Amino acid sequence: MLLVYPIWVSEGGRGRLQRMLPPLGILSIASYLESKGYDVHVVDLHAEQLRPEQFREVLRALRPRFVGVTVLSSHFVPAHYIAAMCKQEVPDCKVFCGGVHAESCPEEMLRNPAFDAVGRGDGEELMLELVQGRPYADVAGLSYRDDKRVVHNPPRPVEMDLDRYPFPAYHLIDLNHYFPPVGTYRDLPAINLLMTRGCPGACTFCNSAKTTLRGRSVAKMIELVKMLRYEHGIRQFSFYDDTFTATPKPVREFCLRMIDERIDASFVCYARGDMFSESMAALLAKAGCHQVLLGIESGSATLMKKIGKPIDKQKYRDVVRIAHAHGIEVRAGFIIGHYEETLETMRESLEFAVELDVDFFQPSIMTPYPGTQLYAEAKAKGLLLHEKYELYGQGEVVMKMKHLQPQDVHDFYKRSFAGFYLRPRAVWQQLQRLRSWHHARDLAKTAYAVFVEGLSEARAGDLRGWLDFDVEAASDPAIALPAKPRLTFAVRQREDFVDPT
Ligand code: B12
Repeated sequence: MLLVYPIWVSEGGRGRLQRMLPPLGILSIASYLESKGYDVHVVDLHAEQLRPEQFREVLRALRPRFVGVTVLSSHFVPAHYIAAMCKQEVPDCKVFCGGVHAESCPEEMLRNPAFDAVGRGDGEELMLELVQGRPYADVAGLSYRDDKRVVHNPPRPVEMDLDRYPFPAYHLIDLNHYFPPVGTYRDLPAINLLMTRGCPGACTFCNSAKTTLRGRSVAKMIELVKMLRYEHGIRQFSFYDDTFTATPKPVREFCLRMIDERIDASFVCYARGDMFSESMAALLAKAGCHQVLLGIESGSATLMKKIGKPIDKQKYRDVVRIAHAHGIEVRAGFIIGHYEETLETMRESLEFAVELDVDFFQPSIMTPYPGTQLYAEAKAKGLLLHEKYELYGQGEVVMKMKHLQPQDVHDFYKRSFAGFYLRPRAVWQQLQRLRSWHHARDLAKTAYAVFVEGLSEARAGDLRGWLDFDVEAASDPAIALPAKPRLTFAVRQREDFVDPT
């Protein structure tokens, strides 16, 4: 059994510059299958920076009977290429895919005959049923071809108890390939982990909107943290939960156990403005949390409402003040390029970040990912500039705006970095960080990657080879695409879900 995390690489080869921590989805599937006695290999093409021909060699050596591929939107072209290569090298192998993009667009995946089926929702038990040889018709959550038709089996019930899944199979990857993104750690080595999956938020641009929140027990989390800390020497944890602070009770219990058991490790997590209190901040800080990522998204209250995250600006002022009072840094995520964005609202966002005195300002460009409400609306109104998914999330504007041209957003995006980080106060704050040897080394490595490796056409060119696959030519147009886009929460919600919006 081979599980593959594809590379994501844009035309400019930017993908190779983005550093990351291990892919928890396929590592969870891997450990589940291992716990049932299967022999599993994991190849992370992005982290290992493998070129297509190198991956072909891996296939020749392993000759897997089953392959599972994760597909986010930016993986779209490489994922199709991977499937085609698997069938070329091992013609009788079965190739499955899953992940948020695949489950939103099963027909687009299955038009390529190299994919045998698409798994929707959690992949652990679904993959087990597939490798056990259960007939496709009996695997809940599976989409597959039946002649020229795509059959969608009923969804799998959402697994509420994440303790049923073993810890991610970190042992199947080489941890030397991983490194946390700049500024997201205080100590090294670092690793990522999850206490929960799902998010109660209703942000129109997010695949996790309205997905059922479920978690691991605090006892299991402490067992995992201790194992990573004491058996593997990990000193820094990045919680990849969509909204770590969404479940205050387990978070408090977790922090208390970290404090009681004197586990000396640092951690960072995602928080939401309306799910962060003074008492939680105090405990988080005491337990080792030194940074929260706060998705503020805009400085314009009107735009905040339009994207389904109507959190009062005063609330953000309170959150940042509270976090700072407890020594927790705030990395603030902002989105520019909203449908109703103007030059004025973009300025409001930058000014709000400066006013809040956040430690990091992280802008990104609004992207309507398939599976989100934003995508469904943009598609219905004809706002998508194109559907070259490999460019989604790669710093491109892909949606028409009411008042602005893409260039306005690109220009502001570039200017906003200087506007935030070249202020004397921000320069001083970043210099303060250089007191640590790790951060100085990190900055040097980043500068090297951007200015030396980034300019190396030959290396970037090698990886761009992953885009040399004509998905259209490999696709069977006789397989119809759905009349209406699918929404992620339709897959990842409990049957008794009541929509609060
Ligand atoms: C942490 C995180 C990051 C981290 C690390 C990403 C990583 N690759 O590990 C960082 C900060 C680096 C990051 C970067 C980006 N991210 Co991000 N990220 C996340 C986040 C919050 C958690 C990821 C995670 O660990 N999930 C938990 C695991 C357990 O879930 P999973 O991976 O989905 O896997 C399960 C199922 O999908 C399924 N499954 C997965 N693979 C397979 C395969 C088979 C065969 C089967 C059957 C099933 C299956 O089974 C798994 C186990 O149950 C997700 C949101 C989310 N909840 O997933 C966004 C998310 C994945 N990110 C997103 C985006 C857009 C990005 C960026 C493009 C942003 C940017 N502009 O730079 C980049 C590029 C990411 C990339 N191409 O890999 C989007 C993806 C949307 C899309 N349609 O593609 C998400 C969904 C958030 C959102 N906006 O809605 N991200």
